[in-house]
Amino acid sequence: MNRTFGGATIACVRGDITEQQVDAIVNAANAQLAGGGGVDGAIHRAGGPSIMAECRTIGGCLTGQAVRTGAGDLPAEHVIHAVGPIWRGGEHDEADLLASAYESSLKVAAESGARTIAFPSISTGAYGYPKANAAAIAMGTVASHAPELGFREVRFVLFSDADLKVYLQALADVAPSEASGR
Ligand code: AR6
Repeated sequence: MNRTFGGATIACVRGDITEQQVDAIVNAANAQLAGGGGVDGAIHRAGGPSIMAECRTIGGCLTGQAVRTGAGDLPAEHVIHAVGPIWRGGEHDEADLLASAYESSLKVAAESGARTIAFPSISTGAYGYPKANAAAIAMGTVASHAPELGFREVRFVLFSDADLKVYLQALADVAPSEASGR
């Protein structure tokens, strides 16, 4: 299922983020930009060493923010390294920090000229964020900011059928008032 908000189509697919043919893919990175497992490991493995070389030059990224590198050998042009919050029970600003990671990713990608972007489920793996809550925040944030930033497509790429189902439900649940899809 897809929905379009003010010219920006939001789609959910099951797949591997490294294989997406979009202008920008988003990495679920850590604040040190040091690489790791999950999405981060897959992106650096498939993209080759130039991405880590750029990350070292940048040096780090605050939680809730995002930075851009090239995409090395990946089909995308840009990798946007977003740092989501570590889940610590929900009373440590996790929701705002997760929304900010999505919004910052969209802004950084748009500044690089991206019109299509693919996101993984940031913070819901090693960082432990409950998936349904994270999906609702991801959808609400993207629906309200992607149109004004000129995106044509925002694709959520989920690694399992169970995660896909959660994100499809969150997409169905986005209220028109949450979106800037005016
Ligand atoms: N494509 C799409 N989704 C994936 C892929 C893939 N290739 N691989 C895993 N997932 P995580 P986080 C899913 O742990 O929670 C790293 O070590 C996975 O099933 O990658 O933000 C970093 O270096 C899960 O649903 O990101 C950080 O230290 C989701 O992507 C830390 O983990 C996110 O899981 C970041 O943790």
